[in-house]
Amino acid sequence: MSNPLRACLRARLRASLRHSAIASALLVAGAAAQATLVDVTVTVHNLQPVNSVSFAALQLAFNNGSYDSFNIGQVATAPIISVAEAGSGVAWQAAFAAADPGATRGTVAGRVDPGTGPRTATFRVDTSVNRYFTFASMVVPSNDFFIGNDDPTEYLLLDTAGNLLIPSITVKANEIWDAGSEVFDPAAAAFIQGSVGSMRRDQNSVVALNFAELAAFNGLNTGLGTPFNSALTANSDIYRIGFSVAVVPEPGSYALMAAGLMAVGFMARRRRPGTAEGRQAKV
Ligand SMILES: [Ca+2]
Ligand SMILES: [Ca+2]
Repeated sequence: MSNPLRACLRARLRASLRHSAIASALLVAGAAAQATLVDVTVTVHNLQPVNSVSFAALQLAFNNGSYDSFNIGQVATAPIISVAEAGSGVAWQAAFAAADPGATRGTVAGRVDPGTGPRTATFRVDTSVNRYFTFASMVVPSNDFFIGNDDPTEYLLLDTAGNLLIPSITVKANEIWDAGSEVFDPAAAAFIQGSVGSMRRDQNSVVALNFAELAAFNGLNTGLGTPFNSALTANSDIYRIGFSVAVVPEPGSYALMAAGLMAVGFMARRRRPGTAEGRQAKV
């Protein structure tokens, strides 16, 4: 092989390697830039038999672990009482927003009755800041019973790469809390037919485990028109929150990956013998 031809081939090889490196770098950069956004789908199941407890809409937040919405053994604050007595959680959501403005908050809407299908909702979460999961929901029938996590760092749901660390949370009957804000009284309890919520009386107590009170509703008609039978033992699984995650590529990463794919396509075309570029590349 003549020296000029060898030099020409060496130059082409160097150029080809350089283009391959650039294309690979663009593809890798595109993948790496898929940063920290994930779509988390939350699915809630009522695990109790028909006629047992229902749950109001789930109040939830993907957060930085700083907002503690209640403490067992202490007086409940207005935000958690808004969940426990009314099921609405409006004050809980507002308090969360004030304490942790960067949190992704929301609800899985609708009451979840026993014997009915799960409910779902999807939330876009930045895992560089919101890796913890906190929840609260009213238990009905009750005056002021709720479920929720006392420790705001109990559920580290996601790692910084967006991987799910906890596939689901299962709540047991002995994790139903009495907010201690309203006296037990079926005549004023939510979800009991004929009850009058405005009849509530202050309990002036603390958040505590008091789930045996639920059995005192047995035989009363619920809002579903069915006789209530709590059928609970302390160790019963009553409620499950399931999670699934889908990565959301950021707009910038689409552009980078597209550039990488175009570069790869361009070089493949140059090398194909049938094309003008391929024929030229052979010289
Ligand atoms: Ca707490
Ligand atoms: Ca109470």
